[in-house]
Amino acid sequence: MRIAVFGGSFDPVHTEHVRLVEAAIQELALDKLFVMPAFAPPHKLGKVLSKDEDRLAMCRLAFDGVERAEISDYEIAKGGTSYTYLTCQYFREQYPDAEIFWIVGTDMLRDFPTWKHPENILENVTLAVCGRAEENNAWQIEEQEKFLARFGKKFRPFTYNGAAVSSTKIRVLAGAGMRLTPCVDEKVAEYIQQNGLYLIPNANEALALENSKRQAHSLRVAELAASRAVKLGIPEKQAIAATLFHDCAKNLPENSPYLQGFVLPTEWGPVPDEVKHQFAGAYVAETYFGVTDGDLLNAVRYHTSARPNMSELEKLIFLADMLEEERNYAGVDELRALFWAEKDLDKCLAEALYQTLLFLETKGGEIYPLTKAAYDYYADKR
Ligand code: DGI
Ligand code: FE
Ligand code: FE
Repeated sequence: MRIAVFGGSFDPVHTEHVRLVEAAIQELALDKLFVMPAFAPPHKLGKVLSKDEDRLAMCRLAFDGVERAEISDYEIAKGGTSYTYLTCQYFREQYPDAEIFWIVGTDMLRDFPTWKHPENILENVTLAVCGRAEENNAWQIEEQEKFLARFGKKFRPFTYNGAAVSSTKIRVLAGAGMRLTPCVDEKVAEYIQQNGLYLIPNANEALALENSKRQAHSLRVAELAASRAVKLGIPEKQAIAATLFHDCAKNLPENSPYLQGFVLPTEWGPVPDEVKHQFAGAYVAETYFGVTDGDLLNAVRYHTSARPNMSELEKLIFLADMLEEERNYAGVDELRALFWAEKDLDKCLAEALYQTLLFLETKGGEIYPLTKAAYDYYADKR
């Protein structure tokens, strides 16, 4: 008997998970493969997952019809922190004579030595490793050598090379009320929609005020902010909401009905044209889209100019806007490195503000006093 266990958050499960499972069943000649949503994965502590029932239900829908795949609610039913070594002991007890594989991607393989009791895990199972959008299979040789030297046992690579589909991106699209197929199974997409999973109220309507290029930008900013939020202690959903609203007034004409009653602030002097849409955006989000979260509104309100003493969310939105993947200016890669490397965003923010002022000075743009004040406030973090 040959079985495998594929654990993960599955928040939500997507078509790449299904293809990986089909490939594993084939390549490893499995009799059974358990898809097992994790209760509280230790490497993702602090991250709020969707409800257990929802993640289980989506897995059941996605793998319905995949022969030999079965959903296991073992970790969810057990509760507590899901340590893999304990789960492996459980499956070993259930299947004393089986060859058991534990499925991971190459990213997890590199993390494996930091898991709790890796040697104990390997007494019960063999790691089956699948590439994740690797360029070729060269990783196998190098990783295998390291792995063998460390654990005295090989992992089992399988040749299926996954495409890069990210659950984070899917949560962003769902938040925006956008189409989820073909990245997500049709029945799963329907489930997400019917249960309002990940949905940000009125984000879809706010994005409808943007032209299509701007919308694509807002989605990229959201994905970047979401990927960075959790480790900064910022709720992912709040980061996604702030980014989906951040440019909602960018394409509105001054006489738009949405801006009736809106007045620009005067306390920092005249507002340059490029900066106006941050204040207008916060106004529209609050007045028309019912946003009440003050921190979120401030993140929209200061996303262009920044300001002194920003909240963590404000910093994240300001920087994600400057660093989304299509941004391409001198120095952007250095800023991206700072964005990911540091434990907080202050150094990156100080550098970003410096670059913004330099850019405005060289192109002769009018410098908004609030931007200058923000730079002065953070300058010593550079
Ligand atoms: O709306 P986005 O294009 O996504 O990005 P954004 O809201 O950061 O706006 C970027 C533009 O705003 C960019 O051309 C730089 C400019 N900007 C930022 N701070 C200031 C500024 N322009 C002026 N004139 N003064 C500022 O203080
Ligand atoms: Fe903007
Ligand atoms: Fe923007």
